[in-house]
Amino acid sequence: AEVARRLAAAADEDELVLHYQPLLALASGRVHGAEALLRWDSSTGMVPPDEFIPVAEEAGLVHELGRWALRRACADLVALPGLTVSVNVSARQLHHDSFARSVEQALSSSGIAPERLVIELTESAVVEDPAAAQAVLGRLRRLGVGIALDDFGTGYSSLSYLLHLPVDTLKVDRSFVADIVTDRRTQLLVHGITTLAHDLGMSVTVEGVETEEQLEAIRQTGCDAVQGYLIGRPVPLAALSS
Ligand code: G
Ligand code: G
Ligand code: MN
Ligand code: NA
Repeated sequence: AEVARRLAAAADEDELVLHYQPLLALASGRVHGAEALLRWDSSTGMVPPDEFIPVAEEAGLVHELGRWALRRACADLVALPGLTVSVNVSARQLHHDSFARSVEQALSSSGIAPERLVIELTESAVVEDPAAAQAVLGRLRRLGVGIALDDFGTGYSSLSYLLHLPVDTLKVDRSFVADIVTDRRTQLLVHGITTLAHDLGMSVTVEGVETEEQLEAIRQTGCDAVQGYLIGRPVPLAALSS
């Protein structure tokens, strides 16, 4: 409860920050976008999202934090010409009445093109209520906003979501990268996911690339983009745009 109270004040007191991690397009060799990752720069130190998002959800504060993150990310895009920005959204956020409106407001107040914003969600956000998720995502898609499925390939994946949801990008979970260099089957699996995604008109980003050897193995899968410490760690906006 104490944490929830401090968290409620955090947005007002400028204690929330977005860090950005670059996304590298393999065909061009250029950074084409960035994932926004929320941090709480509290009086007791930097708190990672895994620790405070669940608290914010319990306390019903996650919608306000989410609105803040969407507005901040869209405003920050002005300093990142030509790039897209991906914003993470939890199941609770996606299914809240105000969600689509929050996205619309963040777009209109910043004036950025909707195509430059990507909403990143996990399959678990969809599982709860696929029909409701489909409705919200359809509305965002009609605006031109991109939709990425995060942590793809883990958890209770159902391939039928790929048929029914307007997904633009699959983000292959970093657990696949860990042994892609030593396990040929892992590389074949990512290759297969990529072929399937491309046939369905989606692009593929592989997350968690930490070594040159992994990058080489990933290149051979035919995927479109990579993200990970090798390319760049999450950093403040000023460090990304410089
Ligand atoms: O940046 P880090 O690796 O600590 O992120 C941990 C988790 O927190 C990731 O799964 C990420 O998707 C999630 N996360 C980061 N920023 C946000 C955010 O703004 N909103 C939500 N709901 N989750 C976020
Ligand atoms: O679940 P999601 O993909 O949103 O999680 C993003 C988180 O993954 C970020 O908090 C980031 O810190 C972390 N991350 C990003 N790149 C790497 C990487 O190369 N290795 C590891 N171990 N974690 C990473
Ligand atoms: Mn993510
Ligand atoms: Na992920």
